[in-house]
Amino acid sequence: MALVHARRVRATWRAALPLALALALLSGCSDDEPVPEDDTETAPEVVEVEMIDFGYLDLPTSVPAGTQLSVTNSSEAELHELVAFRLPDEEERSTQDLLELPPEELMPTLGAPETVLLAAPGGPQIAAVGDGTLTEPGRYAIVCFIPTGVEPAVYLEAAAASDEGPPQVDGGPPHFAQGMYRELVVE
Ligand SMILES: [Cu+2]
Repeated sequence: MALVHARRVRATWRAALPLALALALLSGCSDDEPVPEDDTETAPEVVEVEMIDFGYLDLPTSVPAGTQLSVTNSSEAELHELVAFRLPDEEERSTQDLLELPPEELMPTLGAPETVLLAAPGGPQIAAVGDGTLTEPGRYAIVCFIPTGVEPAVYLEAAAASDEGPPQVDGGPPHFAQGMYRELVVE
């Protein structure tokens, strides 16, 4: 619990920083009047997810709507990603069942992702789609499609050159086949 609390405090501080800077500029920066504190109750919660070979640590099973996910990568060699799809309301199959579908059936079922966050081993977060914020309540599939064993730089270069969707890069089975997926409920 202490760890969760520490994260929340840090996230609140980060979210409040731009407002604090704006207020400092407006007030001319010259006086020593205290800057009013941001309303911490309305700041979005940030959940920092640690990506490992092959899974997501610190990802709850449910989060409130408006929660922002962020990622770090503790792997020694593997690029990882957090791709979040909001499953259709009428969809009743589990994420696990869906991921057993053949790719040509799976991708249309999942549709367009709400957010895509990547990170190379030890590297900074790359927000490829959205900023990690999940605003709409519902059931989400959280999936890593990175092919096992692919060189992070090779994949990221291919992704930068790809107009839409995930790049086609040779490699082993996608990480989700090794268990790198989760189901998340946004309430
Ligand atoms: Cu992965």
